[in-house]
Amino acid sequence: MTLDFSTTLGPAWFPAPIFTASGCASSGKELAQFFPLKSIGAIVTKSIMVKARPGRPTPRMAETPSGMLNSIGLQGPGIDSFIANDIPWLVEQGARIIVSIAGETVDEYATLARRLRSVPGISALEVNISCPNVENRGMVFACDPVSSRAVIDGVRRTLGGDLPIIAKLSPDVTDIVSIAREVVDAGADGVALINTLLGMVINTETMRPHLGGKTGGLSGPAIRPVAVRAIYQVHQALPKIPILGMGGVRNGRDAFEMILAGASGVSVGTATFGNPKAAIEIQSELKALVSAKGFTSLKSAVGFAHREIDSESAKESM
Ligand code: RRO
Repeated sequence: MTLDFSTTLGPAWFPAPIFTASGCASSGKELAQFFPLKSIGAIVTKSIMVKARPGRPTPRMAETPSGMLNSIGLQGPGIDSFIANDIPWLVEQGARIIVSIAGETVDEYATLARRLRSVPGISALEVNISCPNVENRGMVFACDPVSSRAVIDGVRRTLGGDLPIIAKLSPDVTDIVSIAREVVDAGADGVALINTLLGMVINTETMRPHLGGKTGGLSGPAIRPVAVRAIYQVHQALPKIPILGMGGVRNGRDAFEMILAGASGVSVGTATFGNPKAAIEIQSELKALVSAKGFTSLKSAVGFAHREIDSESAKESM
């Protein structure tokens, strides 16, 4: 039986459901020596801001049990250089591209959307409203429903119908479903779940915070159950809204778990640091697993964990 492994995030179509996670593979240049970038669903680029930015002071990484903390602080070349260099290079590779954008104000997000709306070769915008490594928590738009809505509303108005919007949300909230509802209401086509959790490591030798930025974003297998829970909750509340799932995925089984919870696609991030081929290997493993479970399409497995047990037998007819 052949498997239709393609997926969609709103109006955007992808031949396969595994993506890079924003921030973990920059614009893909380093990964390209390990596998053809066009062989996975899409490259999700590191969140880009209007201006070039040096990021936070070092150290910017810390190892934690089953995970890591990062405190990069939105280091990047700025939108002009990104459009001039990174996008054309990715297009040349034949890769599909999801551009992640981040701003300090609603206007900055709108400016980025304006710059990107007519650039050819972009499948969707991931609107990152949940970076934990900013100067104050008030700038984590995704922690507040009103701010979340304002950003997505500004981006949607600027884009018109030109590009799909995927809003990236934070797990550091009491009720992620209510934030998801706001961004969808404001015009997001889908949501990316989840960004890193705010964490901290104190060096017991120096007796001071280890990271230059003091706090950082926790990623890796330690956060996977949090991601699965968020995906499950949002899919249950908004079953028609596509979800790009991420958070500690290390193998095909982990990716399959997110698909079953309700994700239409899965991003691989931290695993790439240990194994640069992680995304392509996870994609093969996922394909084998979905087939082995008797599904004829990836889409028919999306959200399967929500079904009553006795619908198991109905799977063959899908
Ligand atoms: O750059 C970062 O420090 C960063 C970002 Br933009 C983000 O969205 N999540 C994260 O863990 N780090």
